[in-house]
Amino acid sequence: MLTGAGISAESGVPTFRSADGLWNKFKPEELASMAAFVANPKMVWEWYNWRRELIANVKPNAGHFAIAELSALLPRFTLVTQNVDGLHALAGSRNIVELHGNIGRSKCSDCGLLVPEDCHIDPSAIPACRGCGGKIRPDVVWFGEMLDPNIIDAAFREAERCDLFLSVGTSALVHPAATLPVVAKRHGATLIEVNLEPTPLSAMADISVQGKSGDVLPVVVEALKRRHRLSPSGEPR
Ligand code: BV8
Ligand code: ZN
Repeated sequence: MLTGAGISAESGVPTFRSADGLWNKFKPEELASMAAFVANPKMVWEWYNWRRELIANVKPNAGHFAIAELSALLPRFTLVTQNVDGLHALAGSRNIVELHGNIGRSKCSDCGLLVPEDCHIDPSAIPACRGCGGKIRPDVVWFGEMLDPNIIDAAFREAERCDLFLSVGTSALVHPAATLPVVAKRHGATLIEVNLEPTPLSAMADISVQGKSGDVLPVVVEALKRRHRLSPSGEPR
């Protein structure tokens, strides 16, 4: 399963490309890139602090909780997310593959040393790394940056071997994440998309449901339980 910003929209976290999305006010390249950080680290940290503050005051929604339940109902389940908001873990999902990092973590932009999570960053006085003196940055993957090879390789391995691939709440525009459902389909998986609007995936999906993930996913979980008469613990009755 792959999730994108749409899964967190009902929690109040703005998505990137929808009408009221984050990118409408800012351009990704202007903020979520190393070039932006080098040019204007203060502005980039102001933006991330604003997002951190927003995320600190939201909660997982029914879509996140349904996914957490799904993982307990299926023999093998891998959740890959493009999101950096940490809401899947808060909803109880486990062994989550965070493709683009986590906005709650900060690291050294030179040596990658992580800094304690409670380290508040003052954009006007960005701390230096204890190890090498490098500037501290958010521990997320910016545009133009490679993803962690171990993380993206694990995601592709799961996509190649799964029987069913669910793509939920993503515009399927950002690569390499957007290639995962295509690879799954090419390896014979059934591809189901749940998204508010059509995406480049919709035409190739076996089933494309246009709707809110917070409405659709709980229905899927209830249907799965009824169909397999699985108890909430996932054991056959
Ligand atoms: C890479 C972390 C190799 C940061 C993010 C030119 C130069 C450099 C690179 C490129 C280039 N051209 C292409 C690339 C590759 C680039 C890319 O894909 N660009 C796109 C925009 C064309 N990718 C990269 O740079 C990646 N690295 O390729 O390295 C390389 C290196 C150099 C040169 C070439 C290649 C790194 C990409 C990672 C970027 N980091 N986030 C941060 O968050 O601050 S990406 C960011 O977008 C978020 O992680 C987000 O998750 C992700 C994808 O967006 P979505 O999740 O899909 O969100 P979006 O708003 O778009 O869509 C939400 C959907 O939900 C909508 O369709 C909406 O209808 C729906 N929805 C809304 N509400 C609901 C809903 N659905 C259901 N229910 C609802 N309630
Ligand atoms: Zn360092």
